[in-house]
Amino acid sequence: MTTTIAHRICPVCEACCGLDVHVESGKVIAIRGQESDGFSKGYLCPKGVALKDLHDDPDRLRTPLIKRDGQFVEASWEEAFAEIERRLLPLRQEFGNDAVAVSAGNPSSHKLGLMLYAGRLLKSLGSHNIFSASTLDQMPKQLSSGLMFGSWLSIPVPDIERCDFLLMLGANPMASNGSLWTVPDFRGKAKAMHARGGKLVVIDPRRTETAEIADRHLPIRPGGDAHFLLGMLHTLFAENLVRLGRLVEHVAGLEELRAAVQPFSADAVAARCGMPAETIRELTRALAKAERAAVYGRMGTSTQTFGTLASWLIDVLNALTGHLDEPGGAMFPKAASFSANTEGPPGSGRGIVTGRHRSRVSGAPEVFGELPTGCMAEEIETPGPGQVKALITIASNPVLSAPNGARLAKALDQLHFMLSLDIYLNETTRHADVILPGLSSLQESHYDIALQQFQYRNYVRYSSPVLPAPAGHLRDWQVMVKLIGLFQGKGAAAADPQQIDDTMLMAELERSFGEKAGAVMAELSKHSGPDRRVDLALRNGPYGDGFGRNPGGLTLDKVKAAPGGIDLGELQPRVPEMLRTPSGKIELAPPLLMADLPRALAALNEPAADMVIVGRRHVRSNNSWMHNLPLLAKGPFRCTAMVHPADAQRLGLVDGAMARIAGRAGNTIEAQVEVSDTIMQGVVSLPHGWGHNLPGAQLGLASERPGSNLNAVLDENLRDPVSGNAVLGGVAVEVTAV
Ligand SMILES: Nc1nc2c(c(=O)[nH]1)N[C@H]1C(S)=C(S)[C@@H](COP(=O)(O)OP(=O)(O)OC[C@H]3O[C@@H](n4cnc5c(=O)[nH]c(N)nc54)[C@H](O)[C@@H]3O)O[C@H]1N2
Ligand SMILES: Nc1nc2c(c(=O)[nH]1)N[C@H]1C(S)=C(S)[C@@H](COP(=O)(O)OP(=O)(O)OC[C@H]3O[C@@H](n4cnc5c(=O)[nH]c(N)nc54)[C@H](O)[C@@H]3O)O[C@H]1N2
Ligand code: SF4
Ligand SMILES: [Mo]
Repeated sequence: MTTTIAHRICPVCEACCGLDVHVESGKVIAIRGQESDGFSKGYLCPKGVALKDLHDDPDRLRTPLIKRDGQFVEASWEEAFAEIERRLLPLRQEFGNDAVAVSAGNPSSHKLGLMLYAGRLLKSLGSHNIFSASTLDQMPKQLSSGLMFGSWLSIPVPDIERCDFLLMLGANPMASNGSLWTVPDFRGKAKAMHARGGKLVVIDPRRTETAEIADRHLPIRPGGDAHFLLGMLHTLFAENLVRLGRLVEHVAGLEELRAAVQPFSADAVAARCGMPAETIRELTRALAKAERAAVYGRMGTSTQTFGTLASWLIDVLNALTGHLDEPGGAMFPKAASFSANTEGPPGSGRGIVTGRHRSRVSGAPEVFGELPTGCMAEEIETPGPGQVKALITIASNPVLSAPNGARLAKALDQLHFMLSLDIYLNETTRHADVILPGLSSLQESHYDIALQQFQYRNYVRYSSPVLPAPAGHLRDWQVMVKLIGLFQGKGAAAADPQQIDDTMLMAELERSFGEKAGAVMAELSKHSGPDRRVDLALRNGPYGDGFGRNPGGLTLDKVKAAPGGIDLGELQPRVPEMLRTPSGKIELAPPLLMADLPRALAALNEPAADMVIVGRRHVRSNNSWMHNLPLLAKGPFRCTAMVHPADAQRLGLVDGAMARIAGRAGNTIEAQVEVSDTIMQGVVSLPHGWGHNLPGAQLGLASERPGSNLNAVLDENLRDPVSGNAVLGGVAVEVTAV
């Protein structure tokens, strides 16, 4: 039998590893790392290998489902779209655009067809009730970056291949494989840094897998990062260590910042962050002295009460120690396409705004076009004009992934109509009236839209589908475009997606190319769907052929012809060219963030709760949806509540026995105790995305070891007020033995 090897970028996490998929007679027989991929160089993790299990999973949906009399029945695509048209459109007509909400989940940003058309779908829908996983995750970083640098995704990443000192807060790339930082094989790169004499320092309440390979681990009291960073900043000013270097003429707000951090000396913040003042000062000096250094923070710094402050202060520290936009420091990748910081005139722009509208019930401001996911349940429950009556979920499982999913699950049952684009009948989609299945990843093409902006190196790749789609099964983009057609009043059931897309693209081309639109359309005509738009973005992008302006530049054909990808070189300094702030400066002291400092000051002497809870990731799990795959599910039970031996003794908790964890609102879960000195005292760590024991889901394997749902004890009303992001860590709980 002949084996063919197809190349495919893994769409599961942000590392974007190249895979070799071994296929025999139309069946996947093995998945390995792609050595010939110059970006990931053969690295992969077990989740990449498990794409085979995902492809073969009998529980993965392969046909649309319609709920009739409380039971899901299989339906044709035509029937499913007819049902959507029959039930959703009249609701929108009667109650207005805002009555239809959207919840977009994490995988939708890893899927070409979903990602490319999501913005267009939202535009055609015209609803203010847009929710996504961003407000359970990185919204604080997007906001701080938008305010400082002028566009939402201008987020600097450590230039790890040249860095000699990496200060990492609230991130565990050994398990997560990196986030807002596309860095396959973090371990290899950290090892190389170590071999050069470089140092990795990890600040985390738990001695994580990353802390284990670091030169130093410093535990921090959960939620204390903003105070810790303020203490560092204070030290920089107090000890005259500020060194802006090249950036000196490109920053604004230095003096405002100096004045604002006065109350936050290392001594003043020490108790709040649970770290000795001398350690804070010593770290500051080491960072200031290091030739090539970067500060990087992720989930732990983002999903907390002061998430936006912490996200901001990380980049302020990078700038004030001369490490922002410098080789070996925190740098801005230059993506080949789809990046706001390569579009329009360089050097300044319109910047960002927030609060263009507010949520109806809590008055939470819109940020990046979204409302906080924590507000979703109340918008469905609360009667009155603008009440949410229908919901579209796109690869989103908020019943498990968002705080207080039990309330949300009840609210979902009040909806008049719910549509889910998903691959499983799970905790969230069981509430839907119609489910439209996505294809297996191996049946779709892939090009990364978002994450090129966070790559450790400038690089571009494309992969074609490895396996054909079953006859008649719509592709993601076709589903999205049909929905757009529906909201545009084009009658989706019958509408041809190609035709709707042609019309939409032509209108877009006319806006950007004027009378040349027809000629550009003709140039793109050999591709269709997402490929056509990728070709357009590549050719118009910073390395593109510019439709003839830059002969030899990138086109989709050129990228396709390089199965190992095309190297666009190491990261380069980009300030001021990449800035899109109205001032054309890096805004060190954005008013919105300065205005939040009094809140941090008021919290300076807040006593620690007896026990607080934080999350945890494992390399064999991905948020809430990979627990049904045999390769990942096997092995030791991972959904354990980790507690320090001293806490175990004090609270009467026994390793392997059950503990009851109660949240502020009285919600409780039971979880298996794991006593471990890797977690700091006063903190319990439990992974999220578990709790697969809800009735009506169809996840055979996952339900055998369901685990407990961390989010059941979190509070949907606890948010960082600036970004609307959920507080997922450092939340007070009561832990007792069962
Ligand atoms: N307590 C706590 N909660 C957390 C976190 C935490 O650290 N702690 N992390 C948060 C973070 S960072 C995130 S990003 C969110 C994630 O939360 P969500 O955005 O809800 O994502 P998932 O939980 O991964 O659920 C993904 C959904 O997409 C479906 N899906 C998977 N692949 C595909 C596909 O190819 N096509 C389609 N159509 N559907 C697909 C799955 O079946 C599932 O229903 O969780 C957040 N929740
Ligand atoms: N294997 C795997 N990989 C994944 C995912 C997954 O679920 N599994 N999810 C993907 C997604 S959606 C994302 S967003 C990324 C997240 O990527 P990371 O941010 O790297 O992932 P986490 O493991 O959540 O790391 C957060 C760390 O913050 C610590 N922490 C908690 N509270 C605090 C605090 O107050 N201060 C500090 N300094 N630390 C704190 C936690 O102990 C934890 O070690 O991972 C992605 N990759
Ligand atoms: S680290 Fe694993 S899940 Fe992430 S892209 Fe690579 S193979 Fe896929
Ligand atoms: Mo995430």
